[in-house]
Amino acid sequence: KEIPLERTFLAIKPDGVQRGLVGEIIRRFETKGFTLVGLKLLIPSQELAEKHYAVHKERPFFKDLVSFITSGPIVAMVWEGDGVVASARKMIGATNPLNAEPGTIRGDFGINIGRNIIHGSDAIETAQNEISLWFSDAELANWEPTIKPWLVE
Ligand code: DGT
Ligand code: DGI
Repeated sequence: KEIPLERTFLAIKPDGVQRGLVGEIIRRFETKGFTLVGLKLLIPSQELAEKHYAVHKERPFFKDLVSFITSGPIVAMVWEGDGVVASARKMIGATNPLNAEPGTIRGDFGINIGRNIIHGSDAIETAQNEISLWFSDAELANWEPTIKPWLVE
């Protein structure tokens, strides 16, 4: 109980927001049993977007990626729970929506790699870095849902 729970950073990209998928996406993580500990809607600055996608700096699609992610509001979130980093990646599906299994977010709602609806941290360490990039400590709520005994033994 005192062990800090795993956390991941998820962001509904501008296409997900424009298409009205915010509620549907949040619902999936809520009903799965993960706990929402941070949530905000913002239009990311150029600087924030470039930092977030720094690993892709040398890729040919970097410019498009940054201009897309800064093109409108995104919903930035932190979710908590055992194994949430890997589980959220599974729920999101493969990077290219055409390869993503039906039942995943990208598999159900996307058709193009440059409009793949949602971002999710790919590893625990990446998650820690992304959470501190996008959220201050004061923006994260430490709380325990009352239904927890019905979710974990
Ligand atoms: P992942 O999970 O990042 O390895 O990507 P997958 O499994 O969704 O995609 P995969 O294995 O078909 O392709 C590996 C990488 O190649 C992928 O991360 C991005 C790039 N890629 C795949 N399909 C396309 C495409 O149709 N257009 C472009 N521009 N890039 C693609
Ligand atoms: O962690 P993921 O989002 O699943 O994938 P990633 O970290 O490999 O790539 C980050 C984002 O960059 C991805 O969500 C969509 C975009 N991307 C990746 N590979 C390509 C790409 N966009 C284009 N246009 N072409 C690519 O090859």
